[in-house]
Amino acid sequence: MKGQKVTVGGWVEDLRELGKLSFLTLRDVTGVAQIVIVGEEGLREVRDLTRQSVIRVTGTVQETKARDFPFEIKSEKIEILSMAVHPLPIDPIGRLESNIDNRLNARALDLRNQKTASIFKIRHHVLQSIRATLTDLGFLEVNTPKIIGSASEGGANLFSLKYFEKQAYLAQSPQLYKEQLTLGLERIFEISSFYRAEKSHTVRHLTEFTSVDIEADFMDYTDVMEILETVITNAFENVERNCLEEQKMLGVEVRRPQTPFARITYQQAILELGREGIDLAVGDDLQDAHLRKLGDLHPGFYFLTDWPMSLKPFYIHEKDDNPMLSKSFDLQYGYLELSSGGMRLHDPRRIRARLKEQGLDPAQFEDHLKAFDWGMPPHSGWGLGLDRLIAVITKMENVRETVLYPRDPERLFP
Ligand code: AMO
Repeated sequence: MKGQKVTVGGWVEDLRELGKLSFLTLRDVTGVAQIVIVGEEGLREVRDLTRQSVIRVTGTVQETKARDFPFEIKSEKIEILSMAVHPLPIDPIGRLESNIDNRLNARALDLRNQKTASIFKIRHHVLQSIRATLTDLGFLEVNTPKIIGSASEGGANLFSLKYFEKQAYLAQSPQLYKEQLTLGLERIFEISSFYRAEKSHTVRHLTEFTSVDIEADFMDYTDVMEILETVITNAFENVERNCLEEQKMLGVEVRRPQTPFARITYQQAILELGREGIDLAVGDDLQDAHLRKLGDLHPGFYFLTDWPMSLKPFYIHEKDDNPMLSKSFDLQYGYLELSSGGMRLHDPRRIRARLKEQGLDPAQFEDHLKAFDWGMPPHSGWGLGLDRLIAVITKMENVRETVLYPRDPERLFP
């Protein structure tokens, strides 16, 4: 290596003048290199250079006294390929902290911050792991439409849009499609953006979020809970093994969580909250404050199971031994809901009855319900909020940190 002539390209991270020498730190995708510039002429070339400008350096590798570098490059020629403005809107090295709004407004530049970049490298590994785990378990990856003609799950939180002369909506979930697909493809998964027109100003809600959805024929809700546990633990293991630099950069230690995750029924949760002085009746939904309390009692992963039917969407199956309760679950990490799922109804008469009970018009769902007359198998599935999962793995408080260009009620740009 020593004495070798090299050409390297990258971004100027730092530039220090020390008498007749200048030291330049150059970063590219593989890491950082120290460039030494000797003499007046070289200095003149780089004196006006700004941080984050893109340059190409040709020089010779030599030994260095610097502690942080195994060697350095003595520059012979510097070409400026792209000059960055000064001052930049944020300091991408992170020496000067910027608030999240300023960072998101300059997201492309924020990604030069190695801490920010680490979150997205980890996100990549998690996605790879989820795809590998589900494929190994016999699931097929599919893509369902995001422009839909009628409200998929009922509810008011749909974005509507003009579709030529018709009214259309952005899908809030692949729920109805993924259920239909179990008829022909048996076990499927989808990883995609979905849309919720909710004016929620919290650190865990976005109007566009990424969901990992699965649906499988002939499985009960406990079977898909086990699959979810495997998906999550494999993702942690993959990051633990393959993202050492990124963990160091973020100051976190990612470890495979203990399994099996605790399984707490809704009724047990009500009792636990009662002991903490929060009195709820069976049938009451768990509000944020209740989940915060449960999160204090159960700081890691746990399933909340067997919710009252009255709190669940029309497609959820009741329990065999108690029709007031459902074969459903949420996966929690402390207070944070990461996933929800359950066994589905596959008898179209019962789905029609449930739709009416919930004040929905079965006629609106006829296109969907047709498929239930064509040999619909019993099936179960779940939806997992990927952005929230990444926030848990990277220990980020705000889910916006885990999304490149987050959308929330206030943020539509960049
Ligand atoms: P649910 O509405 O609970 O279930 O959504 C599943 C998971 O998606 C994530 N999530 C969100 N993340 C960020 N911002 C949002 N606005 C947002 N909304 C949801 C959460 C949540 O747990 N069809 C069912 C799933 C199923 O039964 O298969 C559904 O959509 O992590």
